[in-house]
Parts: sequence; C-alpha cells; structure tokens
Amino acid sequence: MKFGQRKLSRRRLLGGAAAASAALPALHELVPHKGLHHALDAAAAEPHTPGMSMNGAAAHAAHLGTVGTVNPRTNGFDPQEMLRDFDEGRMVGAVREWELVAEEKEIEVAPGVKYAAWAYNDRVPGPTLRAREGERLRVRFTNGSKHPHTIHFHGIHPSAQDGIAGLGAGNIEPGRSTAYEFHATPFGLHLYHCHTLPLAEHIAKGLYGAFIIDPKDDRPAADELLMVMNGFDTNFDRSNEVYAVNTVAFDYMHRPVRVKRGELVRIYLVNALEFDLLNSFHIHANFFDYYPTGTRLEPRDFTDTVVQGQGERGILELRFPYAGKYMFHAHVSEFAELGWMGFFQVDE
Ligand SMILES: [Cu+2]
Repeated sequence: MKFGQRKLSRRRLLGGAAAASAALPALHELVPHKGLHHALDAAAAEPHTPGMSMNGAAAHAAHLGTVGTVNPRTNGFDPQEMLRDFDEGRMVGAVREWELVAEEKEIEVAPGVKYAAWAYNDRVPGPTLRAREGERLRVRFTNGSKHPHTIHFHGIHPSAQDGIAGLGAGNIEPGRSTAYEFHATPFGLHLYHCHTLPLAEHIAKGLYGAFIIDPKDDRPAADELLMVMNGFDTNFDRSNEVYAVNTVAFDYMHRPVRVKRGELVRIYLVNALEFDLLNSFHIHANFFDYYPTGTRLEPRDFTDTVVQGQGERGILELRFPYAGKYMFHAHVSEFAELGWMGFFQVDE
C-alpha cells in the first residue's frame, strides 16, 4: 500500500486493543522508517508486535511516548525554549511594537508526522507577545503567504483594530501589510489568531499565539512558563490526530520541563485547539491556584484539573514540595494518548 492511501485515524488508533493492533501496520505505512506512535504502545501493542523496533519495546516498557523525537532544528523552534520565550517587542517612541509575518511552513508535529502549517514568524504557536497594562501597542503585520489572513487580538479595542474581514483593514491579501494599534487592556492572558474564513481552518493551520498583558504592579516573582494546548488535523477530516502543548507531541515526555523544588511556577495556559470543544490540564501529585483569563489577582480555584473551551485560557500557580518527576496531561484521555502529556522534572 502506498504512502498516504490509508488515512491515519485517531478512532482506529484509540479503539482499544484490537483496533490498536490493526492500526499498527497502517501507521508504519504512513510514517515509514520513522518512530512508532506511542498510542499503540500505550493502548495494546505487545513488545514483539511485528515491525516494532527495540526502541519501540523500550518505549513500551516506559509506557508512553513516541519512539524518537522531533529535532528542534527541523522546525526552527524548540518547545523547550518556547516555554520561557516571551517577546516584549521593542519600544518605538512611546509605543511597544512587534512585526509579525504570516507564511506557509511545513512543521513536524510528531516524529515523522509532517504538517503543512501556516505560521506567524515561522513558529507554531506564534511569538508570545507581552506588554504592560495601559501601554500603546502596534503590531505590524505582513501577509507573506498565498492566502488572505488577519490578526485578531483578544482584548478591549476599537472595532477598526479587530482584525476581521469588513472592518478596518479587513482581510490582508497576500503580499500586503497593515498595522494594528490599540491599548493593552485588560491585564490578563489573552490570545491572538487569524480571523479569516473558514475560521477553524485558519486557526487550526497554526495562526495563533499567546498575548500576555501584565498588570501595572507585577505579579509575584516566579518561574514563568507558556503552554499553548494545540492539535493537528493531519488528514483534513476536521478532527485532530495529534495533540500537544507547544506543538510537538510528547516532547515534554522525552525532555521534561525542569523546575526547582519550592519555587513558585506560573503557567500561562492557552487552549488554541480547534475541532474539539474542550481541552483540559491535569497535574499529578499536586494542586494549583487557577486565575481564569488572568484578569483578577485572586485565584478562583485551588484544584488539580482545569477544563478550557476553545479560546479559553488561564494562569496556574503552583509549587512542587518534593523533587522528582510529575506528569501533566490533558484529562481528556484520548488527547493525552495522542500526544498531550509531559513531565515536570523537579530538582533540588
Ligand atoms: Cu488566516
């Protein structure tokens, strides 16, 4: 069977032991000579399943994770670095300014699984824009792709700056540029994304990013992490086959997020998922304070699991009292088994 003839279906991958066994050869066909999808290991595959490599057996022994990893150089961005990569732009006079360019870009979302993405500034998610409440902001946008796009910011601003068709600059055609200007308000954790129709496709292709507005008085000092929950519809059936935080499935399983015992950790958590109505974040062996949208300085919840709808986001704060490895994952088990899980490595 030729590459691509059979579709990679998450239902087949996750349909239980029998389905997983049946799906195994299909996946090999789809990603020849590349790593096995972990879901097969997790669901049912025996260590001696035909075609399973020693690496596969090792992954099985470790229970979860892909065989092999995505080399960050392939994508030109690294989920490890994205965690702490906050883009404050530059000051032009009294205005904080960024330049964003939308372009087509092939990315690797799991070992051997390529995705024809659309990206702001060559990365998915796009740069994490960060400003201070009340500042004047300017985002220069150039559409370097073959399709019309916009940038629509969440926040409070005049309608002409809203980045949708028919208002202000409207859709930005290929090769054209515009600038969005507005004030940074309210403080909190927001997002930006393309708002050209068909909307779900334009977002799901990768045109989204986090937008942090810090309150006038800083939040307490912390080790700050950005986590954008996303997914990829690799066969264009309007459901996702790969799920992740910061794009690369299972990356934080292979390379845990390193934090320090006792230190305050603040997670900016954004749900950029399309096609699935809900996503969630669950941490093992710990609890966190949760600030929905980050727009209040008092937490709403003290919990270990939070659910977010499409476009929802919030800030988590926690400390790890014990050193060791702590799993975090979508408590939507299906998403977890298709890539959305990782570890914190807590060091002394
Ligand atoms: Cu678009």
